Amino acid sequence: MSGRFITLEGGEGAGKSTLLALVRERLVARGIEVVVTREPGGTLLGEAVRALVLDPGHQRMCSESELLLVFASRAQHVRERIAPALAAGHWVLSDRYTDASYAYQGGGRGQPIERIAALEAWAAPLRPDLTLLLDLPVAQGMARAGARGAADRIEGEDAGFFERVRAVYRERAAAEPGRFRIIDASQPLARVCAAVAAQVDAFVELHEAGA
Ligand code: T5A
Repeated sequence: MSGRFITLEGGEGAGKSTLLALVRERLVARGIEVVVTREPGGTLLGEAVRALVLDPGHQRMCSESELLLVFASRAQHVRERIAPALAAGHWVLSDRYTDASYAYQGGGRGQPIERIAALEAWAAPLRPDLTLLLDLPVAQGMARAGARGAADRIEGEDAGFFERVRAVYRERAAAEPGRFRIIDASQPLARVCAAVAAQVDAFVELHEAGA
């Protein structure tokens, strides 16, 4: 049986890390082998790139460098980790993927969409089968993320940046309703968990039915 590729996306503090564990448990309970990973990161090289991208010391990093770095991490991730796992029949669950580059480097930083699409086509053409977008008002997400302590280089951006990130995520979800499921992440955690569990169950059932 072929593997499936699921991604979790959303702004800061949306609850991706919290929900990732739930999705994994849900799949494992159905006897599915799951590889859990993240971006930037997921490989030795990718984690080194992540440290560079998020380091608040790199205040002079230009948006072109940032875009190329996240795609360098992703090119390695796809070839070293994601594609081999899918080929082996495992499911891959990633905390962020290419939609994050459209949202952060496109929406947040203003990099042209065509440039991101060209990088995607060349460096990371693999598309997720399902993307769960955890959507919530920016102020709420920033408050949750802020409660955790010191901000990384991107978390230190202002509310306007994160409003643009959110807008691009929502536009992408509206443009691809077959792949995206929007989850209202402003709800209490138990309700968010129930909504995510229902979407994952429905997706697995479709997969089992051979769709
Ligand atoms: N990036 C990434 C790019 O710019 N371009 C790219 O191409 C890629 C791939 C990565 C950073 O890199 C950027 C985006 C990011 O800035 P990250 O670790 O993936 O970093 O992203 P963060 O958004 O920083 O991750 P966070 O850890 O902040 O957010 P999560 O994982 O969404 O949130 P989580 O689960 O840690 O929850 C935050 C807090 O809120 C609570 C949790 O308990 C936790 O304390 N919480 C809730 N509280 C109440 N109600 C709920 N429903 C809650 N859900 C969670």
